[in-house]
Amino acid sequence: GGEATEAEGGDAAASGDVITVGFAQVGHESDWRTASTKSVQDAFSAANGYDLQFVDCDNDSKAQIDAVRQFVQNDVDYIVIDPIVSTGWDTVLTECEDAGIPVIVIDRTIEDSDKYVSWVGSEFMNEGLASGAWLKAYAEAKGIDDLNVLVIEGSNGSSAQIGRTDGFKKYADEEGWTILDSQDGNFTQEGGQQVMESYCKSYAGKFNVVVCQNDNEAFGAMDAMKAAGVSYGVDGDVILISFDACKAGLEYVQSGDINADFMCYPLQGSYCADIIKALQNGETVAKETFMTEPWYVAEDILPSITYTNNAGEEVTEDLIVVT
Ligand code: GYE
Repeated sequence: GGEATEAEGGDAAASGDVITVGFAQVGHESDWRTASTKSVQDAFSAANGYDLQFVDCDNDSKAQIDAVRQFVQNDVDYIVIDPIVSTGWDTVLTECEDAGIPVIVIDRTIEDSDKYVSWVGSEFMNEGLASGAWLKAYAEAKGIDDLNVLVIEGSNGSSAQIGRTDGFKKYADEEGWTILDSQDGNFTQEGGQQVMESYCKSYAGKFNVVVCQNDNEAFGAMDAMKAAGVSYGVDGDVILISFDACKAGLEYVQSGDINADFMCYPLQGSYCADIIKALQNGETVAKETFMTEPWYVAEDILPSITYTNNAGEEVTEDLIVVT
């Protein structure tokens, strides 16, 4: 991070004017997403002086580009995008730039264009590394030396899926864990359940770790394992790892059904509103803002873990035991 950008505010600089913001949201696939939507709607409420044009893109990346083009047509003051996939953005972001409309990206990242003013979200690669670092330490503490892993990935092509996959895989490669399979569960409960049902048939008796790339997939995977007679969690045969740490996810950590849950902080609306306020005042804004992301675990056996994050820094993370 550290790089800073200055951008022209929209047309609503005169104080007292309503600021129009177009938000192209991913969809409504998960608890995380519900929290994200509410956070943006709260931050850009009419009472706060905003007119929010909200589009739920239902996980359709073409519809999301169309939504952004419609915001340009509508001549909104600012455009906020949570990109479903990380590529395919340069053309439409150039159109936003040509129209003089500043773009703010939240949550997922864009890989093929830098034509946005600011991004606020999570370091997904670090989340993946965190899950690997934790599993390594946990397996050592428990004396488990043969790890056979099934991964249920998030929506393919999203930066959240890419980072969580790559970060975990780095540990799997280094430690010689076997990744038996890795399939897309679309970040939904239904997707997680379907993938896990097929895993339970194809890999019966062969796996002892399941990594779900979000909590909703983990809920579906638990149902499928239960139906197949596979035990999981602190008292079970399968170590269950998840991401997001939404409320229901943390309840399953508390009950010991999920062994470890790596937080992804969803409430980015107020950060986004602060960025727009700064732009309105002609201030410089940070190009990147990262959320803090605690690690939640079910068992009080490892106080902290030191690992190397994606920036190459040694970081010590204290584990939060959910009691
Ligand atoms: O983990 C998942 C949601 O982009 C980080 O999207 C977000 C992910 C989150 O559907 O639950």
